[in-house]
Amino acid sequence: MAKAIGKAISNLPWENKPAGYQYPVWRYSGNPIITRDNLFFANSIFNSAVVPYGDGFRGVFRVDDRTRDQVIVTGRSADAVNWQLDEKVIFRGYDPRICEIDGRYYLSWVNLTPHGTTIGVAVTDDFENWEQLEDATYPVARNGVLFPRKINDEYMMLVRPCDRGHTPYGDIFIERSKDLEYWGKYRFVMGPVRNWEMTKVGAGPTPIETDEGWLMFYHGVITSCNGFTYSMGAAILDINEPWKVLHRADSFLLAPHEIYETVGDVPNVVFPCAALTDSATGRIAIYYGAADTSVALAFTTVDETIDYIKKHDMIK
Ligand code: BMA
Repeated sequence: MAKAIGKAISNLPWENKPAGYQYPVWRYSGNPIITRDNLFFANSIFNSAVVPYGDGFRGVFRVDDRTRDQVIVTGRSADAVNWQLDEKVIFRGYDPRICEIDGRYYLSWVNLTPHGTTIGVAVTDDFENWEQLEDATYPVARNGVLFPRKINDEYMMLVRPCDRGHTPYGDIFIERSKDLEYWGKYRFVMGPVRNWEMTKVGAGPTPIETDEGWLMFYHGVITSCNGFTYSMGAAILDINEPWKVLHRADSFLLAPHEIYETVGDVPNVVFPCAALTDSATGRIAIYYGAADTSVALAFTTVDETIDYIKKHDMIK
């Protein structure tokens, strides 16, 4: 049985898999959990990330405001399902991820610069005061996702170079840093292989450490005559050299099928940005943006996902 390595989260949100459901990832029955009603100035609240904090949870939320500016706010929750969002904008930009490394909380997000998007990085201890560090890339990049610990004494970040528009290509790379200031030593991790992800792939939540390797959920995009469709896939990366893909599911694990995923500002988008994992039970709660409009929640377990990846492995 595959095991998660990390903290126990006894108050992880959870719902059992519906009877008769065949797939390894299932949706929360109360979806979506966050909508524009959570903030009076929001047009939409979607691709967002959460982390355990004290007895409860904190989070960073992508808000497109009613001028359609893209901004990030923080929020708090006792149960990780019902969230109170703060009106204060902490940064401009989008698609935030949040990652605890050695007791501090690191935000990485798509930072807007006059020259295109970079990966912004900021650190906080209290979610009130933020220190912005150097950007982790030059323009143009998106989907910067930190690993939750140093590997061989280096911080590591998954990153997806792109263009200034709605990029029609995209591979996942890793970059490394000794000090979170200078980044380099890029390595290719993976690109699109199967049809459901053929246009581009990008990392999702903070990778989950397991005894089988790093469990990485990611998004993959297919282009149809109706535009892009974003689904979620999963792969297992080598624990010491995470640019090596050990196993990778050939099919998506979650695709836009429910009404809140297929109808919204951008239809047909499932965009995972966070996962909470309880190491005691192996339960995982995945937070994803739905149709660029709201935040939704899905569940799986470490064992069930890894078992599925291995049974549907495209790496032979
Ligand atoms: C990507 C990002 C995401 C968004 C997705 C679908 O390029 O901008 O924030 O969810 O497109 O519109």
